[in-house]
Amino acid sequence: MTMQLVSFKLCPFVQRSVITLIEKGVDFDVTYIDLAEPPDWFLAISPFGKVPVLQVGDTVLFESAVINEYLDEIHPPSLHPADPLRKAHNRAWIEFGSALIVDQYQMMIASDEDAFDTHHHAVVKKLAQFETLLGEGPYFNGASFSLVDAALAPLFLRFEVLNGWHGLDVYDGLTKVPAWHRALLGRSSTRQSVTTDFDDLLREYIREHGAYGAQLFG
Ligand SMILES: N[C@@H](CCC(=O)N[C@@H](CS)C(=O)NCC(=O)O)C(=O)O
Repeated sequence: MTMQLVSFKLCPFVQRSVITLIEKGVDFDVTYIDLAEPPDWFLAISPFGKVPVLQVGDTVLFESAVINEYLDEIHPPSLHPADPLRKAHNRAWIEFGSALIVDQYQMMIASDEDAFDTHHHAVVKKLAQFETLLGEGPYFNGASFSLVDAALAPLFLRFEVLNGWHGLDVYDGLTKVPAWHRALLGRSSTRQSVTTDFDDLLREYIREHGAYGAQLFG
């Protein structure tokens, strides 16, 4: 039975699950929807009206962290640390990563300079908090790729595109976070988690939604 993933091409939370599906070698089909005009069948199955949704037989799973934990359990070896305290710590930072992804989104679609500065400040602050946590790398837990890496890779994919922004340097003064970025962008699961038109779609989305960000692109 092939799992069915419902996706929106620009959703970072979907990409977390795609990375996990690829890392685990799971066969899956993808259906892309437009979140601006969500189809009725999607609204009927998605309790929050959000992607990702993963259909496994008759069961509908939602919430990227839950989907990834399920995939991790059914396809060992686990991509979590074995130690319960480390595992809980990783889960906590996955949650923190979700908040950072939302800050990044709000920064991208900021309509004016004040809003941009507020969200830019939040992004920079959270990245500095990650910098203090990271060790030798290349990944969050060291040598092995983990679910927390899958959770943050979509953030770095976006910074890869945003690097072209005039004057934007969210990594100023950081060394470990940009090294983590490079390690995750070097992984094929990260690169395969987006469609080939991702960069263009993201720029187009920002032009349509964020007046200030679009101006920075110029
Ligand atoms: N906590 C959720 C967040 C998912 C989410 O925010 N998805 C967005 C797209 S990136 C969505 O579907 N938004 C549609 C809406 O809010 O109506 C997860 O981790 O899966």
